[in-house]
Amino acid sequence: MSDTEVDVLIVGAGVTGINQLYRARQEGFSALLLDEAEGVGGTWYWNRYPEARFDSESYSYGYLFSRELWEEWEWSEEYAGQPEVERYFNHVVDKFDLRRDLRLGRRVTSAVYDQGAGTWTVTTGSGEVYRSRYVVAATGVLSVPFRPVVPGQDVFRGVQYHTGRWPADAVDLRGKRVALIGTGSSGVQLVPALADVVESLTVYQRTPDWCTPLNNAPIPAARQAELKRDYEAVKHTLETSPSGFLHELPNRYAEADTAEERAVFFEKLWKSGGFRKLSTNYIDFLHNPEVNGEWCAFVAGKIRETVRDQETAEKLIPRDHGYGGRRPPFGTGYYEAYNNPSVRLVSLRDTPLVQLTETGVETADGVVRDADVVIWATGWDFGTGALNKLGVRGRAGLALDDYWKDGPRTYLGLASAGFPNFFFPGGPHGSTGNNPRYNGDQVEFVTALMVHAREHGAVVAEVSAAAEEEWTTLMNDQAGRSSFLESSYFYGANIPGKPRKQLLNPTGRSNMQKVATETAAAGFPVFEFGAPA
Ligand code: NA7
Repeated sequence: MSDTEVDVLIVGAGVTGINQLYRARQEGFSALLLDEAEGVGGTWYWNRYPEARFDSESYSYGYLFSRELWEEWEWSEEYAGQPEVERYFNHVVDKFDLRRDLRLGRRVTSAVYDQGAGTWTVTTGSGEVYRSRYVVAATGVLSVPFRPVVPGQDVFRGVQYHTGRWPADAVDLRGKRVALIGTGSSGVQLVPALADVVESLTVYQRTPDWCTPLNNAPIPAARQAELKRDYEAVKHTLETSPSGFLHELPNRYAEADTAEERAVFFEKLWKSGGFRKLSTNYIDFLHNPEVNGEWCAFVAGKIRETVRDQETAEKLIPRDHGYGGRRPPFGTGYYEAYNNPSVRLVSLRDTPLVQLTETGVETADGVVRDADVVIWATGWDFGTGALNKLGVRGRAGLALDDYWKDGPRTYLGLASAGFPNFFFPGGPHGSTGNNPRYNGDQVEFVTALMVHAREHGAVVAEVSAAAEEEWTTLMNDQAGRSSFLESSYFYGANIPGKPRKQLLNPTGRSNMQKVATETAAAGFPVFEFGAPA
């Protein structure tokens, strides 16, 4: 075998791809991992804007496959910042000698199945060609930045950035007039990071989100020791919890408390870390509008209390969705930043964005606000974006983006019929909760499947059309079980022309684990194993 012929060709050096490389090698497969980036980390390589950080607890995001790794790597904060996250991934690839199998700076432009041989041919932008038995596209759900088409983008004389493609060379924004478009998770992290640095910051908000405090903190030595000591228990919880977090589960319905007790409980939640506001709230919090509304009123009160200018405060309060209708952002000093005289908020609901001019941003009221820098914090082509762009062609030249033109069709969010030996852990229809945890389940499934095929002398493994249909129908039919609204990016609603289809797994991680475990234990009966055909 030449160095471009391997058993497993992995695309994407993010949290899933590195895990897959480690596991494939551990099982004795030869493997290579390609990524367009010059470094590892996937979305954590590209998202290097100021104050980009986890909002999952750091130790619940990292790998669990090595106790030694767990014990030697100390996360400095509950929610690590991007530089530390990037250091972690570099540490992992060095520690496990994975770097020799990385081929960075390679953008995959096509992956074509050779039906006669049962192999894949993968080509990069510079014309390199790789051949492999399997392709694992660990290309991520949040990896293709979305930047809306706005007139004048090529006329604007200043600099433009997207948060998801932040340049590695530090951008000096001191003394600059900055326009920030978008107030999702990235936007709310950036606002306070820029507020004290720039000359002026104009935040263009379309839909306000319920931003609550991240409540980040250093991890004290005693907690570090406890985490190390409790490795097995922590691992067990993270491997089995529906959300993939260590959070205690909600234990009571809202009606069990008086209004006063609920207010005290909400105050406690407000001070809790990140997603706990969602995951440890009342049992009926997401599905009882009254309870959800009470929490939202509580948060709205906090916004009014924090933001001195009440007109601004009112604009920051969501009116069209409750908490958990969209993916909630978590901030540090987000609302406080609006008290900084250099920060102003423009509601695009009141005055929509019209165009960029040579000197700034024009809104529908005819006002042009000058800017030296425009930052697009406008999100991602979620779920299917990267897979659809990979140039994947399966049996009989079937193009994946064509096959998915009405929305993804998957089995367990990791395989499609007509695409033998092609897997995409971390893809659409699998996603639910803390990403590395359910991705990790899928990596285990894919690895076990490849081992099974090898043990049975099968060259080709392909999921049946019936199994794909069953899972896809389940995802679409059960969409209502998720609290997320159809107007959110979890249904592709943020991308013009994208079909509105469920991109998550609304049946939850537990169901995915159950199906995966049963399927593997039964010898993967929903896959056809055999010779090339
Ligand atoms: P998000 O959460 O998708 O946020 C994107 C933001 O950009 C959101 O406020 C959008 O408003 C706004 N947006 C998108 N298109 C436009 C246009 N055309 N005009 C004005 N504003 C626009 O992406 P993030 O990067 O912040 O976070 C992504 C994930 O990263 C997050 O969920 C975590 O998993 C981590 P809209 O809501 O569409 O009205």
